[in-house]
Amino acid sequence: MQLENIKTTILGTTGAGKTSYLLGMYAVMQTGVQGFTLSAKDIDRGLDLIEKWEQLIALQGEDRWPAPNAGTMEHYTFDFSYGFRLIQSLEWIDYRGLALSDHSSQQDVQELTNYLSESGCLFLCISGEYLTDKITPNTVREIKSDRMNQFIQQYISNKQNPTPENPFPIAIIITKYDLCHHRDKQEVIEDMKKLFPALFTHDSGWLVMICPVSLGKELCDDPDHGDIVPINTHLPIVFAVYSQLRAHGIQLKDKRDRTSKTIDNFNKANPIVKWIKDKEVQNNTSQLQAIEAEISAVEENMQLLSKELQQVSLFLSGSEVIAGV
Ligand SMILES: Nc1nc2c(ncn2[C@@H]2O[C@H](COP(=O)(O)OP(=O)(O)OP(=O)(O)O)[C@@H](O)[C@H]2O)c(=O)[nH]1
Ligand SMILES: [Mg+2]
Repeated sequence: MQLENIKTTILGTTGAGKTSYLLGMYAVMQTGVQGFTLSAKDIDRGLDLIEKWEQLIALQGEDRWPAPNAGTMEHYTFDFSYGFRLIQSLEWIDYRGLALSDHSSQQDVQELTNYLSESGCLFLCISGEYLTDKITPNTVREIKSDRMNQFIQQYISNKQNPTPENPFPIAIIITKYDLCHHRDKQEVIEDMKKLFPALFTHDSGWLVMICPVSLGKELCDDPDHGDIVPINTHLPIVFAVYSQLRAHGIQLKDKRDRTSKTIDNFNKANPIVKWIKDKEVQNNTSQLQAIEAEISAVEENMQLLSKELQQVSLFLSGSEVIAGV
């Protein structure tokens, strides 16, 4: 089973932690979870990420952290595999978060908008440093959530709207969660709903995951010397693939139902028609078997991935749901 490539876009202002998150996510996914791993298609690009990650762990002081991105977009393609067998390739971009507040005439803003319009999964990166207390109107400015809402609006206006049957996945990643983990989890979730109300509306078809991540719980007291022990960094990528599998599974089941209906109709036909169309019936029957086998493979993978997703909050059209098969 191999799914189509998808592009993913992470939206987040400068300093939100996009690059640090990418490093942590990649490092953890090299070893992987439940037999699922991620590796950069281009070995040198992968090595760059690992070098930066090692610097983050080994160095003490401000220099351990990646430098803020400059004006160029960094593109990565990752292979997501199970037992080293490719399931899906994912494209990722890393860019300067300032692009989020710049005018659309800037080249990287254009690039970001174009890339976003082709994306199959969206990540919103919100820094925990702005969530240490209940949100205020100022928070919207600090995290640029209105700009993110605008990007989503723009995205959706060029596309078919998502529906509850064909939802669009968005992960709200709360980076640097070490800085706000003292807060009640439910309260933080309510804050997210206030910042992105449209994503939680009835019948809207947004499949939203709210996921706290951190590169280490000691970092809240000392970001430059605290131990680096990533928490939850694998979950957004697990969610991205899980939701693609979910969509693929729905398509397959639809195809299965149509194929078995065709076979049923053949079986109801009179003996002469049956005899003439024998070859066609055989073809449909073997096609049905192949579809059934693929559905089982999809469900098996979903089962494994959904285990990881039990610990996060998932909402479909505003109602809380449990990741299942
Ligand atoms: N407490 C804490 N601080 C973090 C964590 N991750 C990143 N930081 C801090 O956040 C700063 C900014 O992180 P970056 O990853 O560079 O942010 P960015 O979104 O890539 O920023 P731009 O490249 O300018 O768009 C880092 O230099 C760290 O000081 C974390 O998990 N916990
Ligand atoms: Mg960066």
